[in-house]
Amino acid sequence: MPLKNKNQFVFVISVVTSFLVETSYGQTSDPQAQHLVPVCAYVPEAMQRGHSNAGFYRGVKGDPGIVGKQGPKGEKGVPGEMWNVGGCPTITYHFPRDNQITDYVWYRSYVPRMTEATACAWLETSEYNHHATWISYTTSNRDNEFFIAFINPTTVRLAIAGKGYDFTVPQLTSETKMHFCVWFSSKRRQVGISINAKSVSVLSYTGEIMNGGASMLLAQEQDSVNAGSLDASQAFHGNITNPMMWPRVLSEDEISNLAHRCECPVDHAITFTLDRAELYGSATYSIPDVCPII
Ligand SMILES: *[C@@H]1O[C@H](CO)[C@@H](O)[C@H](O)[C@H]1NC(C)=O
Ligand SMILES: [Ca+2]
Repeated sequence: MPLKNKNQFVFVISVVTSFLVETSYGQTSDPQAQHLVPVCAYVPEAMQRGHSNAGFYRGVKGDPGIVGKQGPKGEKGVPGEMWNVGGCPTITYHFPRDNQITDYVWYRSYVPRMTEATACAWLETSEYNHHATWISYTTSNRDNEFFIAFINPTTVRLAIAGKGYDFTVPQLTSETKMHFCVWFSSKRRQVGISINAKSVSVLSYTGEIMNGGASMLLAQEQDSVNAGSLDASQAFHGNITNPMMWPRVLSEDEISNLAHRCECPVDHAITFTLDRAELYGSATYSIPDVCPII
């Protein structure tokens, strides 16, 4: 179940009107009885020892306290507050323009070397008719170390270690959010794609790995490192929510939980949280009230 990301603090203040001992230690030999005494209450030594005068300290129970007011609403949009209970960061990046090289989000943390990986995100676009790159990663050795792009309404391309793999997918027409996961595994020598948590295509792959330490962008195709040689005709126009990568192939159940319950496996390698993302041009972000689910 998706949970709201709002910080609501409800303070219930119970006013204790009197601090009283409800058990007479002078009249019981139960060794547990002392635990009923509030920790900060003064208990005369005589009572603790079970002295016969202990009944003198017994009082009446006070009235219940009043319920306190609801606390102030928390701040919104501060990094670290965008994580939902399922462990998914809930953030949407907006790329409002097509055909430009100025709008993108640059991942400003370390990209590890990966022998297998799964990249997932919710995508919302109406541009399936041209090459539209939603993520690209370029090292100094290879301009297409890793990218994922729409090529046309029935083709999604994964490039890995300089080679492209084209997945044939059911006609993409939806302008509402769809959940995509694309994975590669040098161990299995396979690449695959799931759309809305259903495996759509698995292809064989040469098995090369993705090198680490270089620059990863959302919404532009790089041909050299550090957002170099961008191509306006390959820009992505639309919204990208919760882009993430894991350094392994997620199971079908994990992908299903991601898309249906907004539960993220914790061993992710890449999350585009605000503290790791640099926004350029007209790219903006928003923090949805709820983590998206199908
Ligand atoms: C993206 O998000 C914005 C703001 O919520 C919305 O106006 C727009 O319709 C969305 N979809 C696309 C395809 O840009
Ligand atoms: Ca490239």
